[in-house]
Amino acid sequence: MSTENPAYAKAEEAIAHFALKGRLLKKKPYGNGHINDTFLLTCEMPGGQTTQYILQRMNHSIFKQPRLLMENVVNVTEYLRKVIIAQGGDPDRETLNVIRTKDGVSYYEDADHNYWRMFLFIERTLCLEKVESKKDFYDSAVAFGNFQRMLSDYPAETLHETILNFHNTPSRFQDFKRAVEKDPLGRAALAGPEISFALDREGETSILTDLLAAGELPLRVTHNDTKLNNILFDKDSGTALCIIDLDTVMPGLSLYDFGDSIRFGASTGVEDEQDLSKVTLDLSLYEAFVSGFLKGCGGSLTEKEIEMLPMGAKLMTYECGIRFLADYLEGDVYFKIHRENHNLDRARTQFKLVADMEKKWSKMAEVTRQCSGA
Ligand code: ADP
Ligand code: GN1
Ligand code: MG
Repeated sequence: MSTENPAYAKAEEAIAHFALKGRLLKKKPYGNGHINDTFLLTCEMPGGQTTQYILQRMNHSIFKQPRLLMENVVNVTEYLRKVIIAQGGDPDRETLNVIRTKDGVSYYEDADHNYWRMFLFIERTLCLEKVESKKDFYDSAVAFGNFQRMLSDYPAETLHETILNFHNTPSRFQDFKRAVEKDPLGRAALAGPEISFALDREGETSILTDLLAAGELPLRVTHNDTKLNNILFDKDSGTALCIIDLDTVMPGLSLYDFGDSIRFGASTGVEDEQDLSKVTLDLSLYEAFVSGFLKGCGGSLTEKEIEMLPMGAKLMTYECGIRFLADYLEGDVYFKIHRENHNLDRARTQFKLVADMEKKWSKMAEVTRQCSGA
């Protein structure tokens, strides 16, 4: 986020409401998320040493009920804290820790109805925008599988649905079709091939939701936004340490978490790559993620879930593509953009990846079977 963003000026007032240790030395925009405005704060402690925090202005045009969202985040992180302690881990580093306001509330609402929250900054970590080694990706898969496993006994009915139909691909498809029909900025003419690509695949959009409705896939507590930059790696050990960005932890399918990780991490190109020849599915990264995810889930995935892993990868990539494309058509109102046509470029990479998965479909199925030992 740039320092010209109005949130930057407002941040100082918000900070004063939180129960921080020490005196604020500096704040700077931080990270590469597409949704919230994130800042890194550095505070000086009485003894001269420094402590850092993450401050976020929640995106409340996307998350309509920040209070309920924070209720989820507090409850989930407190639950994870107990599990991590029971496993002998370090709860200050292996999960997010919410810093409350001086009034003991988990967020602060300012006079303009901006919602702010704060977390302990997890020091000595790396956040990757691209897979740098097969081992990193394998580790991230174990961590995301593990996350799902740690929450397997969490009372799912107490979680608020922070975004309705978040991974309901048929519903996303209807949103996309409406954006094409309305075409408020006349951009549809500039995205003809991409729109056709998406429309041609309507028949597949309901495969997972149909299996869920038929009781053939179980509903679980899932993260729902498992891209690689939503995980922190420990700088010292190099392993995946903490799953962050818990705004969309809700009941969902394991295939959503699996699929979203593949779409972002097993691509040979970055999400907004403009040279599409660089964007393909790396089958060896796919294989690494399948084995890591199966391990992290600790044998809890059903045969049907395992069989549908390739479909999870394809549908999550397709769904993200139609979301980017719909946002391009609607004038870039949802995902932050940093250049002209950014969302169109993002949609193109997703569709290129879907096309490549279609070419490699039998290989993806074979690799999945082999990893599961079937
Ligand atoms: P968004 O929803 O916009 O993606 P995130 O919650 O993912 O926002 O945060 C954006 C970035 O900020 C992350 O990708 C990560 O680099 C960094 N970040 C967020 N929380 C922490 C934390 N507690 N400690 C260290 N870095 C963090
Ligand atoms: C957003 O919040 P962030 O940047 O981690 C989006 C995801 C998309 C992703 C695409 C709440 O994730 O659903 O898959 O961008 N999050 C939300 O990069 O919509
Ligand atoms: Mg994020």
